[in-house]
Amino acid sequence: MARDDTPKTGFRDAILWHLTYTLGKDPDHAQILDWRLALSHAVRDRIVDRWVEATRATYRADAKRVYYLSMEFLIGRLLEDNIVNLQLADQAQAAMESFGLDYRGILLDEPDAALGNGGLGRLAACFMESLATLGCPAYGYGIRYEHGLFRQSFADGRQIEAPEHWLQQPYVWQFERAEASFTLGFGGRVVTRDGKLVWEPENLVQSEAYDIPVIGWRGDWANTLRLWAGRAVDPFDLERFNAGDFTAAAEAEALARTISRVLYPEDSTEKGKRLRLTQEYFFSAASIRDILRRFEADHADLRQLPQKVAIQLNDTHPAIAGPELVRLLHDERGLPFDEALAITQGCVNYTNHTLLPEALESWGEGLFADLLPRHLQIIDRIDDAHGRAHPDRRNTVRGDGRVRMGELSFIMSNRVNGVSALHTGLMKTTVFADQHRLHPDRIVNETNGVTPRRWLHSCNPRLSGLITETIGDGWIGDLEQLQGLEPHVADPGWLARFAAVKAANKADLCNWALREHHVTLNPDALFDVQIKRIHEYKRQHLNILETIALWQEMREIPSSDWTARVKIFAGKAAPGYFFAKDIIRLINDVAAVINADATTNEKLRVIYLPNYNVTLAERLIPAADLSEQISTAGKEASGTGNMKFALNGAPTIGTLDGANVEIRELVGAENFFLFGLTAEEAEARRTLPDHAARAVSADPRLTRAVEAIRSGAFSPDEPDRYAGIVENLTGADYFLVASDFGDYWRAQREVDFTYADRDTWARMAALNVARSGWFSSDRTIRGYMRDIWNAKSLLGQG
Ligand code: H2P
Repeated sequence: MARDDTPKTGFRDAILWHLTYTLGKDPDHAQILDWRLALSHAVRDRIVDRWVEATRATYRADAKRVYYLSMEFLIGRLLEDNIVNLQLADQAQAAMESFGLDYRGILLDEPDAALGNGGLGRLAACFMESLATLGCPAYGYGIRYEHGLFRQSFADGRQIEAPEHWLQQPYVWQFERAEASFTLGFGGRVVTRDGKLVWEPENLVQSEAYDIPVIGWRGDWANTLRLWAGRAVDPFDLERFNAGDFTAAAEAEALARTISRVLYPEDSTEKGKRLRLTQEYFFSAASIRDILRRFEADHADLRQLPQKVAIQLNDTHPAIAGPELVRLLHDERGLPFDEALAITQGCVNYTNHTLLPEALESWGEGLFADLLPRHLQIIDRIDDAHGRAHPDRRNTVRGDGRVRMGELSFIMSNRVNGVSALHTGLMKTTVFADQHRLHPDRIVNETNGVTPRRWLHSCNPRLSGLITETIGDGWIGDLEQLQGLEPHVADPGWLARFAAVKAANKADLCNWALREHHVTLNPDALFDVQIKRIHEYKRQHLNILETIALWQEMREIPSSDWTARVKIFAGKAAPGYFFAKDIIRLINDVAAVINADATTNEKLRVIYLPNYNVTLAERLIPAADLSEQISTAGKEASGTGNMKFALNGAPTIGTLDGANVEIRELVGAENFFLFGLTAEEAEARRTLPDHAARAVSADPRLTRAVEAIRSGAFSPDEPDRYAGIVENLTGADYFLVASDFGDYWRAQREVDFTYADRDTWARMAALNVARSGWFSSDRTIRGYMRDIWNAKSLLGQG
């Protein structure tokens, strides 16, 4: 092959061409990394033409563009996603095998881009894929964190955090866009010039753009995920360098890069808070400038902006984008303030992802004024305008020395949405009750969804194969077609094949667990999985308490016919969230004791897999039998993991919370293990004095489990290690672990009983698959396009 050969002759040749000419490697000496990069380049080439064509089509149609602003895009690995969406899997596999390579090994060599922390960030990634699938012109805007979320390991059961280095190797999916850089200001003061208020920032930082193309299913359309990195305006001080002060010479660069180093820096300190607000303004402001630049390239009249631009704020993190747009339109483009505000409100929408007070951001006025003095003035004017229009309002953006971003986001937005029916209803009656009274049409619901390409077709090839064989492959682009499986569920032959798929997935997981973690799992046991961020409201401690109680009972009556279980946990705790870190350590301590117990060993195992990320989820979900969705009712806004499990044939044990409610309605109450207080009952229970202490003493199992923790049964070297957890469980117990324990225990025994009859279980699992088609993020995005963005598909989809 020669340099002049185009890399497009055939896919296999293209890989070789890139290996030779892009990477400069001889196939005889190439390493796995080289082959993966060569394959990635060959795949990328096939994206670029469609990407360019999609951009051209958008300009030609002068179409409205959607801009999804998000602090997180939890994209994970992209090579397989891209191969699958381009329908190149067979060719890629054949090519790699023809070179004597293990195709899956190559795919797994890619680092997992952990640019997010949980459901919010993964939702953003699913949305990007669905937007491309539906041909809706859209851009994702976020931050290119050099280290993303931390890498988790355990030492003595404790969480240890280390930086993630996903960018250490060349990252083929990104295109650096040196031309799309902006200079952004921070701090300084506001002065009056020619009768106008003008911001004179003190510090300047450069935003550098990196574009990642996102290709939709069947490769018909590609959008852009644009991530910003911080750079210094003057990266190198030669004078200081020549004076011998080498570190100081690079100080400006180090400081600017701090902005895009890590996701969610610890913000219990003032410096941490300042960095977080800096990050939020940095990516919001860069994105807004980019949006305006693109609009102004073709349009002279700024009043047209709401017809051409829809901006989605993914939670309050990018809320400052609103005031920034007002500032650019008013201060810099000279529009009257009211007009600038009306235009902005015509573009901006806000998604709320949680009602927990900790997540409704607010900033101290001092910090805010120091970093963004002009924005604070603009926010006050926005707030005043809202007050004038609604003299009977009860809330303001400013109050108690804070700037409240939830209120700001609400009053700046055209539409505000919740992420499940229950959550949206609660928004209207609790956190945003007053705003809803004033703006009864503003709040809408868009129940979350997940992309079926990644979360069924790619991650569970066996099940995908069986489904396609049964109903054709139309379901991949139209998930509701899964309903077509329903008649087959009654066919014992088909059901046996369905059960065999799960068994094979579980066997894979067992092999992997043995190889990677040196643990032996019984493939015949029920795989009971809880994987998500560690948080008190998600109640991993309820699960471990039930595990302890079960173990105690097994020891007491070893002869009983116990259903064998493997309890699988994975998830990270925020570095500053000490209670959550205690929960992790407790689970690890309990696992060590239980797994070492020869009397129960065959029937009960507990494993906590470190460093939960997208790749681990893709491995665990297809092998799960039972999905733990056990949050305190009213606290989990939606959940998306719950949807992935159902879609992969793992029935849920869960509360009436978030999208569990909708899952249960669709899969049928008889195929869902319900327990626990409702959101309303939970509210009422909290007002009962001593509710936790009473619940503990009323339930001998719970008493005994709590007592084991209290007495140091799992931490003999430090008996009071979990005094904090015990105190909480028997004291305030805001998340009602004790109150829900008894019913959770009951539901778990129902699970045991049902699982003992494998045909019944397989039928339940299969019906979960057949009836989960509604949870596609394609359906969710169609909803946003229709109800919120008023955006059109350029592929006629929707
Ligand atoms: C959050 C909510 C979930 C929701 C998700 C996406 C913040 O994700 O808690 O209930 O499904 O956003 O809307 P998570 O807890 O997984 O970090």
